[in-house]
Amino acid sequence: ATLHTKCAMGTYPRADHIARTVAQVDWNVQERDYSPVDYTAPVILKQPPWADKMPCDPGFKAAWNTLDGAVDRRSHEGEYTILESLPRNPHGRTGIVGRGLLGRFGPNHAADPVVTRWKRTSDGKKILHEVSKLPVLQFVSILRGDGGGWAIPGGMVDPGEVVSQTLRREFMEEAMNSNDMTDEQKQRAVQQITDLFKKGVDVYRGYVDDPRNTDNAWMETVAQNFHQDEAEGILTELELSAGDDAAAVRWQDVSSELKLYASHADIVNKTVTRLAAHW
Ligand code: RP5
Ligand code: MG
Ligand code: MG
Repeated sequence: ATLHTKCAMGTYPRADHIARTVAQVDWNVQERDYSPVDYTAPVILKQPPWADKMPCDPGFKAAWNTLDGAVDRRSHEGEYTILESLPRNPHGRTGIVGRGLLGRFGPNHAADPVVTRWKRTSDGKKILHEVSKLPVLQFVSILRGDGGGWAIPGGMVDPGEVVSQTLRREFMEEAMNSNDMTDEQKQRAVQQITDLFKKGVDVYRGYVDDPRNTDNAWMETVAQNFHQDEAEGILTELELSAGDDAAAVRWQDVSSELKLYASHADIVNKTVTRLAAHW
């Protein structure tokens, strides 16, 4: 997919301005009258603990392209360039400078759990697509509470968290509503999915074409597939319940018609390839 298709889609103010000015996304192509909008969202201006300070703040310090204390400022895409003392988006101009809605300058690390099972008849037979004759895959999809549409239940890697923890935590928060569980219920939920989440397989590590990306801040993710191949298992009866920043959750049949958030359809497609499922 061509990148930055999403960030011109109105998430930020004056998006038409972005569309007009970013004639050339490629940094190597001279863009004489490039006049990006400088935008930092109000939630970031409030200086939450998960966000970098403002660059003009005397307390602002960052070690780029390295593990900066508990903040991982390395990019999966290699060394990013520093432009006017701030990281430069490795995939080109977006028409926005500043951080927009993102907390960190440079890469903002996320994790995306692609939890899948085969679509089956009530007596457990895999359902083949009538045209491709390939088995139809289902994945757990959430409806984003920010209006971003249906998505993988992904989330940000908290400082000091390892990605495998993020994958399970975000799935439990967004697809099982673990935030509303008692400690005992949460323990039981962890037990339920622990075996499945031990078998994660990488499907993608890198840049995400997220509507929040700017010239100085962007999303990156580690997407792993957690697949139940058998008819019987935890995912046959798992009770799904939307929570945290997810407004709804469902088992979603997978096909190329899927319209998903950011570059999630590409990530689901990589999972389909891995499992030789219908697309
Ligand atoms: C996307 O944003 C990632 O792929 C991940 O799914 C998501 C993380 O951000 P939030 O869901 O926390 O907004 O770029
Ligand atoms: Mg999320
Ligand atoms: Mg979340």
